[in-house]
Amino acid sequence: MQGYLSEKRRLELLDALRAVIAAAPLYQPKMPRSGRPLSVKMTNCGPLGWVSDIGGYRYQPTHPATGRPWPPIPPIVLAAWEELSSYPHPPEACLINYYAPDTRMGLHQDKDEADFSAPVVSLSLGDDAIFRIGGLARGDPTSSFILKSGDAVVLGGESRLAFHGVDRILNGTSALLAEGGRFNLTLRRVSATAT
Ligand code: MD3
Ligand code: FE
Repeated sequence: MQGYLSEKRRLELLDALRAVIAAAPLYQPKMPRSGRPLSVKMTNCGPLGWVSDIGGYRYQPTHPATGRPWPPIPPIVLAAWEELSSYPHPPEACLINYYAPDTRMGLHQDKDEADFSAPVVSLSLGDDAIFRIGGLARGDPTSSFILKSGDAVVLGGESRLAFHGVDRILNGTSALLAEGGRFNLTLRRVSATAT
């Protein structure tokens, strides 16, 4: 959804994000096994947060460096989930990725959640990103498009398990972030819901 957030709401979301990061600092996650750093920095808000370290990928209720619970998901973020997800329960995790200039994210699937019936909702702020999405197998053909500041994406149904990644950040395409680069928020359900 291009331009989902108005200019005013982009600034509001950025303020909310700065407050989350003040409580739960961005950190450099590491790859399972190799322990090599991922190129994006991360933090989370919500009851659960996605973490990656030498032991593996998982969701956990506390920040790996501070040991404190993740801060709550800001109201402006919950409002986007309510408007976009068509899902009857609130998100449990909001992963915040920060892409400095020259950062990318390799092609992957989001499979660490127990419930794939819920969509993933993504919000972008800052510089444009070249986003790539394929099919359910790594070798499937891919197509790419640009995610801009204020854009929202809802990944549900078929696309929920599609391979996807970020090829590159187009530095200097947005003036929103003084430091440059890009924030992406992904809102997720983690646990299966009893029906
Ligand atoms: C397609 N983030 O955090 S957001 C991630 O721009 C992630 O930071 C990217 O991939 C980013 O895992 C992409 C758009 C997105 C999010 C989740 C998806 C696309 C997706 C889940 C399934 C398929
Ligand atoms: Fe992903």
